Amino acid sequence: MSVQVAVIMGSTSDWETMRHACEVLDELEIGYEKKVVSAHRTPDLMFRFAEEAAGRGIRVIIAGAGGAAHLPGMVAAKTALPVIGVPVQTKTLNGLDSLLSIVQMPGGIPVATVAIGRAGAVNAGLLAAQILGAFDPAVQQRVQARRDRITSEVLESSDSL
Ligand code: RP5
Repeated sequence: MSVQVAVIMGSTSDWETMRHACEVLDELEIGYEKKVVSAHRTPDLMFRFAEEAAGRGIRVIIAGAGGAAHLPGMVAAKTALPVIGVPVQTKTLNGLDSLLSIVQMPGGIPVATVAIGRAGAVNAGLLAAQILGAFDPAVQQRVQARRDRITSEVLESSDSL
């Protein structure tokens, strides 16, 4: 399976959140790599990663970070690949700091920002799949099958009330 998605995060402490994006990619049979890349602690690595990602065959980048969460925006500034930003929930400000740091990009360099925490990570995995699915019918079918399954589960759960 070729690696088409890169899941990066600012710290190993973000893994508890970001693993949910990886689980979705596993489920949808999408090849990905995962890596700690910190805007503040490994800035040179961050730039190298962003500059080289497209050339290595990566098509979508999912970047999670918490607090003063510069990683998604800085990576987006150095690549024309689509970047999905996941705001990690923080203890001090509950992730509102992460959300605002990631979502408030100035016009010109977009970061597709999802919800804070687990839901955002799940949706980041799905959004990456949907981007790939626009050019790959097999991926699109798997995304649709997942949605159909969720719909059935909700309808069945309603029946059991
Ligand atoms: C950010 O700082 C990371 O994305 C993480 O969410 C936050 C705290 O990092 P640790 O101190 O847990 O390594 O760069």
